Amino acid sequence: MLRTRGTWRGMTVVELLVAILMSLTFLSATTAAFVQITRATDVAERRVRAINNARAALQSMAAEMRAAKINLLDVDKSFYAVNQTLTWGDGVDNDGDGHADEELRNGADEDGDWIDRHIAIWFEYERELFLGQVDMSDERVDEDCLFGEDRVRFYSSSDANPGNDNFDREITYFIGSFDDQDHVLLKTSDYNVGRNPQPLIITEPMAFDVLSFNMLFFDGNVLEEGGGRPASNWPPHWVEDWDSNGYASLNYPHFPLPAAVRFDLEIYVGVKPLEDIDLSLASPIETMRLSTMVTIEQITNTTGYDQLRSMYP
Ligand SMILES: [Ca+2]
Ligand SMILES: [Ca+2]
Ligand SMILES: [Ca+2]
Ligand SMILES: [Ca+2]
Repeated sequence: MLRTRGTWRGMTVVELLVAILMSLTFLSATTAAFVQITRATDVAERRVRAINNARAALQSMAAEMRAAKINLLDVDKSFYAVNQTLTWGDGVDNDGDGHADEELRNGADEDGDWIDRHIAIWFEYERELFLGQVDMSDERVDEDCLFGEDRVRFYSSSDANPGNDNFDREITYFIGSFDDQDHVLLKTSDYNVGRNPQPLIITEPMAFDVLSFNMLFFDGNVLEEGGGRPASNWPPHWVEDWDSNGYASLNYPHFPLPAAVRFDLEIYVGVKPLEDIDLSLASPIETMRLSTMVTIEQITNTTGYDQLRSMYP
């Protein structure tokens, strides 16, 4: 089949076809690998972006919550939060106990498997107040939770213009839709609350693909009237709702605000587009959880709070 003319050696049609076929196979293999790498990079980039987004949202919420303030003579300048738990979570058995999403994110234990964890330092225990009590730092508390869509509305001083009441506003955080996209953590600011009956509301997205937004409030109203003894709801603990306008009916020292607020965000980081997933079916999905905690200075800077602290062992 081969023809030779001097040192020159040509190719038959068959040889040429084989060569073309081989290079085509090589090309398509590299293209497939390239597409796969690009896709993986896309997913990784999307993930990093989503996580950074959510982290920035948490930071911003914490800063505004820290500056929360109320005016007991003005019901508009209040702090109001409602808890809402969904009937599904990420569908994953995160703690490997054979059940998926069996807990509520509430600082308590629902499935009876918690283990009291306190580090002993000489004869002292860390978090001694909570020895024998369920708290969030114990093991298997809030470890495999249903999603939440909490909502909070509070009055806050402006970080850009501190001390200038004219820039204070009422802030609301909740999960809603923005530009036809669901699962967006939204913030609305009303700059006219307490000044003008017409609201002046600005809505902005804080983070996307947010599947769960949960808040907990640390309640320091756990003393009997006058403050001498612990009340029946001692020790101080996390609660799920808050209404500053009902503060008078709370235990002593009648703090109208929580001493601290804890935020938990769970965001979607899977490959399949979120709009193609029926979350209520609770099929396992990939999520990531971010949380932060902030103290509210209007409460922790008071003598009433010092009094409470002095009763901690
Ligand atoms: Ca579980
Ligand atoms: Ca789970
Ligand atoms: Ca548990
Ligand atoms: Ca729980």
